[in-house]
Amino acid sequence: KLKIYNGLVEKKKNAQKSFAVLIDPDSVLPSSLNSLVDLAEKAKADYFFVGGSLVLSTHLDEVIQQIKAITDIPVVLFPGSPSQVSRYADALLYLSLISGRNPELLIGQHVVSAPFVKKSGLEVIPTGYIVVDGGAPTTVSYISNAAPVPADKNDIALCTAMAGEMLGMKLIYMDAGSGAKNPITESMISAVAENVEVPVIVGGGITDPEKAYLNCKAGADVIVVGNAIEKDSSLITELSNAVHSSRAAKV
Ligand code: 1GP
Repeated sequence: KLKIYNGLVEKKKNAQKSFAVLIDPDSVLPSSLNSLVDLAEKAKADYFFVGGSLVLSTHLDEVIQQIKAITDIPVVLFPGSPSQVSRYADALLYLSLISGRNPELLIGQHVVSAPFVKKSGLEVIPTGYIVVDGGAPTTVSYISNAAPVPADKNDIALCTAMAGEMLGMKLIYMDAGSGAKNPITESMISAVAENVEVPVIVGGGITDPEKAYLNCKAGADVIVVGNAIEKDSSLITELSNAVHSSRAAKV
């Protein structure tokens, strides 16, 4: 039942890092999706994350079915709004924006969508979502109407993550926002990773393999990249290799 989550926990035990390719259903063209999936498959990407802050598309189901038709790489929903639920996915990151103080994104939208989410039959993974200032306003910081954690306040990030874990959240997702100018620092990642036991996902503004590698060494368990791959899909291979190679370097 908890296939995706248990897989993540198992990997964490083995210090094995994962690479997730973020697909925004609104910016991917159906014609380029197949080649993107193909590249991800060849690069041994571990997950597809599907979602975005502003998904206007009604074709979420189709995008996921198209991915599923050509690969076994699991598809995990990373919803920007309660409407972004598809029963064709393998799991849903059930995000609560614990870095913000907007009750709608902490619990309100969950209440409204609960029956629908439950009925989907999806594996639901409670996720503490921590948005960190990425140096310039990102869509997520604007849409969420909630202040991000200042980029240099490691203590705020780690206390937020600890609180999330004690509240029962099974994952911590640290996000500088899609297209962030500054990705999250390694020192903040390690502050968080050292203080929680659940897997830590890191994303937002990661554009090069070296940064992905360093984030893993700092304690990230999953690296998510969207924008950089949209601009240059050939990066998938290097990013995936960097994430996977960090395992040997850790101990
Ligand atoms: C955003 O963490 C993701 O929510 C990925 O960000 O698009 O900048 O890679 P990028």
